[in-house]
Amino acid sequence: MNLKGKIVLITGASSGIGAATAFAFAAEGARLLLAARRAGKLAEVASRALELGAEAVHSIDLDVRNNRAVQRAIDELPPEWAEIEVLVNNAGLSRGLDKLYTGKIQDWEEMIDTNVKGLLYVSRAVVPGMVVRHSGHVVNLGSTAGELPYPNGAVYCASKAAERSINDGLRQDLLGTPVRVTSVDPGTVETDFSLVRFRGDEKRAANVYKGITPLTPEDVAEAILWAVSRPAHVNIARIQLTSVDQANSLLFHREA
Ligand code: NDP
Ligand code: 8X3
Repeated sequence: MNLKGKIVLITGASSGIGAATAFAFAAEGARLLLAARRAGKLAEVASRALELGAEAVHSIDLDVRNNRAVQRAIDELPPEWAEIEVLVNNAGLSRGLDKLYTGKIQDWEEMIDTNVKGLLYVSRAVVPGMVVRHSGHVVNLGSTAGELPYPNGAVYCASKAAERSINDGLRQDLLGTPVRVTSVDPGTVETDFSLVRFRGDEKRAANVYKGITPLTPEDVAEAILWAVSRPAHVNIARIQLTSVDQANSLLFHREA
């Protein structure tokens, strides 16, 4: 599929995998709708995306946890931005690494509200237009954590298990339409993810990647771009990718 001039909405485009995905689609000449809460970071991504070849960029200051704001943002898109061809549901985060019985309820709410409810809200706002136009592709960011939970991460892992069910359920619900649904499930990727999880504790965040060669955000962006650029009749259901230093969400090979 040729992506030149196609409208691609990426949530969580201000950082990490979302930003790398914006750059990958920019190089294909796509028109980018970039959404996140940090407008300054989004402006930097937008400017780089234009340098890389994006046909146009429109940024949306959006918190995916706010259903009304999500619906309004989609309803109020300028007409030339309304026909979204690709939705990348990437906005997400983890908070804390705690045993379930000592975890902070506020952290749970933030993860579930963002990773599960936010993904649902954006999909609910965007997918009906795809169905009407008989064209579209939804890519959801899952994780190896959604397949196999790890200790102290039950709620984050559960949010990614929910993503897996929503992804597969949506594909069933769209059967009979040409709209495609793909889950891209990475293992450990070096981004701000751990910094966010540990609320800015740089040393603790760096330890996550110590002794391994993690995936890069660009590795994941390439997988997303590959899935989306298959011929229109091909639906890639799921791509799971890890670094060679990771076998699954529990097992790593770390150099001392
Ligand atoms: P980053 O922290 O680098 O990026 C997360 C992005 O999500 C940011 O752009 C952030 O933007 C956005 N975001 C967070 N909360 C909200 C919100 N409420 N509304 C809108 N945007 C929001 O992490 P990654 O790039 O690593 O994470 C991207 C996705 O990939 C997540 O879904 C994550 O679960 C998944 N993933 C990550 C892996 C990893 O090891 N890094 C592995 C597997 C999956 P802002 O703060 O500006 O709103
Ligand atoms: C993010 C990667 O392994 O920290 O999904 O859960 S992990």
